[in-house]
Amino acid sequence: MKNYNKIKHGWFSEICPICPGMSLSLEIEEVLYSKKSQFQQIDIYKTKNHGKILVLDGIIQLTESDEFAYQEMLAHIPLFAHPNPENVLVIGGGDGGILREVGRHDSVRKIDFCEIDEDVIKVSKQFLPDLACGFDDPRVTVHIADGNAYVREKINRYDVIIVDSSDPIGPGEVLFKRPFYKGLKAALRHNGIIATQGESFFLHKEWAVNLVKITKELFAVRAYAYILVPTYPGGHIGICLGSLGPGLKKPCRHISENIQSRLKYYSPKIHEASFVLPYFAQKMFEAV
Ligand code: SPM
Repeated sequence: MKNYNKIKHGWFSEICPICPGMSLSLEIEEVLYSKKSQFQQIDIYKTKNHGKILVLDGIIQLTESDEFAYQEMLAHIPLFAHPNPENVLVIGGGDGGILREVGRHDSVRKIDFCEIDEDVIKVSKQFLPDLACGFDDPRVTVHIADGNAYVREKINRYDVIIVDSSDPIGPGEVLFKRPFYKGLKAALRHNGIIATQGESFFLHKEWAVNLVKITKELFAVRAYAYILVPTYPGGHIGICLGSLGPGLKKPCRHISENIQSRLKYYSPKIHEASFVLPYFAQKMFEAV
């Protein structure tokens, strides 16, 4: 039986199978939702200091206090690296945070959004309206489907694909494997870019290295960036990127004041800086 990291003495502790020997705890005020969907246990907690949090199968997916860092960087790095993103696919991230960020780009004409668990979308609309605010955008089509199967049927379709996966355990596991990445590549148009949740170069070396290995095999242009997120273990998380043409490490379009003024983490400077890795991580990825 799975351990869903029950709350003890008012504290929720994440016990993540891929972070052995450590745990991240948040003080909880109230359980707002707790139910098992067809795919996973979904919990929404009201915390004392971090707003509401979304927890899937016992793993923190986001807190209202710092979600902007992850959503902005995973969305805007590939979108600003692309000269003219029009067709975008988002896989995973039923909370809608990535969708909210993609929707800020006027060049984007169509957004396909593929999420395996419809209940995550429903629960996020109910409890996390500041994240799940992009679903009514007329450019968005929601597909309730397995991202791996969905992408296999799409050829030469997207300018940017963003994969906002949970960890490589449970429904997210397949999204960390080579066949899925081959599907992503085939689904890209000329000059297309992919960006995927890349785990931690400190804590999940094996997973991060494997993702870098796959992108090196498939993409002539590839890179790994990282984001500071206090409520993920280790306080950071990676982004693994691959491109069929454009460089990734600098924005290639101007960011309008209209967009920049609404953001809290992303800027052209942090875009570039996020690719500067600690020396051990740089060497580790170079050796792949
Ligand atoms: N839109 C937010 C969804 C978050 N997706 C990524 C979650 C990763 C959580 N794991 C962090 C590292 C190890 N437990």
